[in-house]
Amino acid sequence: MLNKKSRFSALILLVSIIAVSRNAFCAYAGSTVYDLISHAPDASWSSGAGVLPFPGNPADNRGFALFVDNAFLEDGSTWQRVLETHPQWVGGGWIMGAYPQQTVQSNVQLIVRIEFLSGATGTDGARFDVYFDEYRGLNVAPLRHTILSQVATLDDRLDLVTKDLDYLAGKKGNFIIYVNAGQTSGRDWAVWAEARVETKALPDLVIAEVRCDRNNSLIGVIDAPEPTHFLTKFHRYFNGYARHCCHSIACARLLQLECFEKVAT
Ligand SMILES: [Ca+2]
Repeated sequence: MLNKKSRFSALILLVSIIAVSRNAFCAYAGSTVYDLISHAPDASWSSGAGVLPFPGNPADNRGFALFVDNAFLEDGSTWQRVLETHPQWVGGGWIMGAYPQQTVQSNVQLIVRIEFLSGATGTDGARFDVYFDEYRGLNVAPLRHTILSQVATLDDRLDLVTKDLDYLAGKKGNFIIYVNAGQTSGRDWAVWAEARVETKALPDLVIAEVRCDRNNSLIGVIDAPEPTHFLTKFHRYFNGYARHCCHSIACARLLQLECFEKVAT
């Protein structure tokens, strides 16, 4: 049994573990794997008028892509840097950027936040697409996967879209962002405030039980839905903090983890 001082120390330690581990987890979740905005200069840009430079020129009627710094957007927010992609200045005009070939990691998702620059009054909206062109060899056309296709209008709000990329994990190919003007291209000041591939956040672990073991060590028992979740989540959760950890499989459907720290004796 623990004496009073030990019990108090154990309680403080447990609270510390929970607090620190939650903070550690929050810092891990949603890590950017590939930012389509900052990498925009690496993409190959084109429209119906042919190849386009990056950055483009806002007076170029072939369409243009460029960074806009301190951008004021339709919802009233200001962003340090967004990517503007204006389609060619014709009805049904479009613009696209094809990013360098890469292999999609597992456990990632695409996050996109789209809208228009403030003052785009008169635009009839635009369609924002993101594709992944899967590479299938030199003599075979790539297989296009449409990750998202979102029509946005000037509605004083940002459209946030999240797409799971698990079905593309391990595939090699090119991400492509594309904007189509729709009926008219007038004031299609289309911007991507966010566009990135990031790691998916796992659900929070819950400390289900606290008890002491035979050596008067504090034990936190954590339930996890399945081993993969447990293994990845636990190491992220406690990485570098709890030095004395072990785990055991209590039964087929419930994996329990016992993590203990020596407390004052
Ligand atoms: Ca339009």
